[in-house]
Amino acid sequence: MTSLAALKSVAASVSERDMANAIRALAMDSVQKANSGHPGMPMGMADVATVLFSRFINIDPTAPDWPDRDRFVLSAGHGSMLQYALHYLLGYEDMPIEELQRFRQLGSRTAGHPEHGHALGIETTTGPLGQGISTAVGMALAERMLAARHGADLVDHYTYAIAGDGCLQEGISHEAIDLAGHLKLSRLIVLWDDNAISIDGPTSLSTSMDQPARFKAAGWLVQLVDGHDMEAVAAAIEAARQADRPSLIACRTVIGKGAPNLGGSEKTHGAPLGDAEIAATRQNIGWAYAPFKVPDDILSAWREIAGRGQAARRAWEQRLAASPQRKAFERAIGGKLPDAVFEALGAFRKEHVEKATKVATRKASEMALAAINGATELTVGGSADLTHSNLTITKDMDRIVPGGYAGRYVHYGIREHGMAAAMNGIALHGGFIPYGGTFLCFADYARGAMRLSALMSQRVVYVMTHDSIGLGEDGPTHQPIEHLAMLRATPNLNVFRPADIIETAECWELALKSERRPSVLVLSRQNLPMLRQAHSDENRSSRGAYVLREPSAHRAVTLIATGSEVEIAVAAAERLEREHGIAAAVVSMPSWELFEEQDADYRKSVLGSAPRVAVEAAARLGWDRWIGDTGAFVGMTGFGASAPAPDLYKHFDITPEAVATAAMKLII
Ligand SMILES: Cc1ncc(C[n+]2csc(CCOP(=O)(O)OP(=O)(O)O)c2C)c(N)n1
Ligand SMILES: [Mg+2]
Repeated sequence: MTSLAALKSVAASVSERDMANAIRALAMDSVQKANSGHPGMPMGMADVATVLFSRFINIDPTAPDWPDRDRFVLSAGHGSMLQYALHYLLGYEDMPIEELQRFRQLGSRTAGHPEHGHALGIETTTGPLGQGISTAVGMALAERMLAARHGADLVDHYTYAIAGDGCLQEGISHEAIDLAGHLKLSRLIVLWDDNAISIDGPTSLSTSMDQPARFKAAGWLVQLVDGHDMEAVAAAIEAARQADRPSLIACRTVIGKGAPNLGGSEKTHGAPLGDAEIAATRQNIGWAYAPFKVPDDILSAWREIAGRGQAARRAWEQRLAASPQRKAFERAIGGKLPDAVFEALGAFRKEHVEKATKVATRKASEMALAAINGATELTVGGSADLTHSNLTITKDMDRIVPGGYAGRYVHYGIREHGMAAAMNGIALHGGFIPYGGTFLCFADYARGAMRLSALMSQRVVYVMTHDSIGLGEDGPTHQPIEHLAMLRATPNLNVFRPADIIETAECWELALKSERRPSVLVLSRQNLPMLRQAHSDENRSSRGAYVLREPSAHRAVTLIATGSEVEIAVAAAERLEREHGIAAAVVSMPSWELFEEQDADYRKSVLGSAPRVAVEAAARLGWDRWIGDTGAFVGMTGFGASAPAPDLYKHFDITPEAVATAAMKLII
């Protein structure tokens, strides 16, 4: 075996340009072999990435998750071959050369776009442009917050993101940049692949934006460099690391750099270069090696970088072992909530069953949060400027302010999408469980990042209030109709619509326990009665749906409802029995997803064999799954209207009478 010293002496003769050319060659060869992919960006940013990794980034491929590593986010995710080439060169064990040869093939680690959890060291899933840079803001915020709690000895790292023209054009970048600048997230460094090319051609086709001015206006340090001048790039990164605010480094690059005929053209963006151009590129950059062959000296130079990160990791581990903060830090990073949280929620449920507390479920959420936040510091709250509508702040929660990160409440501003992406970043970083609020209707605005919470299996909790026409006077612009269907259609997302204070506490518990799944709590603006007949230690919402009211006689009909409409279903059942002698069961179904996961016997016992009526003040889409061919649906068929909530329920015919009538039609 070659000794490290020998490797070092071999590697010493290698230039960073050679190291960058290794990225170029691997990217163009992998894309060519796959006959699919994006060579232009990795080739254009190879020099910047090489400088960043060879001189600055502290990561350890043998311990890809050590908490104090620098975070690297490839926001321009279509350039995934840059990340895979780096991982191979750095020596990640799951990224041998064969994986690059299987780029974009079924079952390979080298998916089309970088996917968190799919290969080691991928900090976040990227590809939907703008998400990476916005997620990076959350990571950089989490770093500062964790440092404020546990000290610079344990938490002291940077978040680097490579973003393209596309990431900066996307609207979410505006939200993210503004938030990062405001909060003075000095550990965030964005390297912009300023190649002035996107898919359709030059960016001048669609933008005249002065990006440096935009970032400056948001409070960032902005530097402009030639992205192929390695010393200039290094100097800019060094200056950015010393800054007291986030940094943009505009790296002027040539897309497909190295390709003599196609470099600089959009033709290199998303298609293989072709055999002839690849041969010409080899010639042009002086790369005389076969496809997928990186000579030992160049590979050794790359592997040495990993050695630096490894040493940093070991030193950190020693500091951790000696730190009085060790236990607290490990608890935070482990993300395990103390039992006290669930004990507090259990006591909360008992108390409010006994008191029959009637409150809006948004208020119930606030009350449950007071119990949760009192029992753990892991939760970090926030809202997109609707704190006092979403009811997301609880007593003694200090705010995060520019330069001050010891609090645990973030004013995300009117930036739903940015908030969701930042929460993804906070969750991915580790050390916190983020929750954040907005109106359910504006789930549309947050959707791109919510989808990634689900795809990445992150424990992010969305507190979405004002969940139906029940919000009243604000009218149809604010009244969600199709949103529940959209959220329920999203894989790996818990959608909870609790009916009362008890279910709200239960759903909070389920959300917190869903370590590998985000949750949306869909909550009412209007007051709702407590519906539970007795306290049970069992979390009845945990099975998704349950029989809330079983009639004394054999069921003639089953009424299924969620949230604020469960009260209506109960009133309808009482009316059916009282006025018509019809035995109606009421099923509360706070979570379709959890109910779907139950065994068939349980589902059958809840749904019964009698005809079913579903009641939900929203679109019907999806309900046929539960009501079957012979069922009926009472809900919305179009947009809402502006009026007091009780008038709207009458106007749209979502009433106990309407439910009873629908039920009778099924039976008779
Ligand atoms: C939200 C979103 N919209 C559209 C796309 C499709 N898309 C992928 S790359 C790209 C162009 C990106 O341009 P740029 O960031 O400048 O990348 P470059 O061409 O310089 O590599 C587009 C439109 C996407 N991935 N995400
Ligand atoms: Mg571009």
